[in-house]
Amino acid sequence: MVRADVTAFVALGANLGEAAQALRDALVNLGEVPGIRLVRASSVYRTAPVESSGPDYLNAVAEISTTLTAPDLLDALQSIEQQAGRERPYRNAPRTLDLDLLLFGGARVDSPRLTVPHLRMEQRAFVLVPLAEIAPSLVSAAQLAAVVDQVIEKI
Ligand code: A4P
Ligand code: MG
Repeated sequence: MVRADVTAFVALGANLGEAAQALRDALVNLGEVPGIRLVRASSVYRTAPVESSGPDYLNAVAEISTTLTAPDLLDALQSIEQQAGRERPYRNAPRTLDLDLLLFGGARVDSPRLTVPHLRMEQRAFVLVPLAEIAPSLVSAAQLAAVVDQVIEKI
């Protein structure tokens, strides 16, 4: 049976090494995974670390169309992070590349290794602002107003 395409949104973040290049490479790598088509990507934003340390982050959000299941998509995201040299010394540590699954169609997932919609996306300008750029109907003015104090700049 052929699986139907699902529209999903992926958050990209990096604040170590060549962060801009890491985001560009990640978009290319995403589009090359069998079963994933890159539909569009937001601008890149420079953002102050939220509950994290180190240099400013670069963040973006990508819309993909995929025939993968949500767990298989998470595997693909984690393998792209590994290729980018991701290390995990501690939670919220600075990172060469972080790929988080924000939304997977209208699905709700609550398993030990995957929660969708992403639990913290509503608290974060670095997710909401790029998501609103490419999918304005998914983000409300009230959600954006709630994160207006967070420093974020389109580059
Ligand atoms: N996991 C569960 N649900 C998901 C999901 N929807 N997408 C699990 C991706 N992973 C999900 O993630 C830890 C575990 O979460 C994974 O093993 C997966 O099974 P991780 O990437 O290893 O660790 P992390 O990134 O430190 O944790 P997480 O939860 O991604 O952190 P956050 O809350 O996303 O915060 N400030 C700025 N300005 N920009 C940033 O990009 N990022 C963070 C990370 C903090 N501050 C930031 C930024
Ligand atoms: Mg992550």
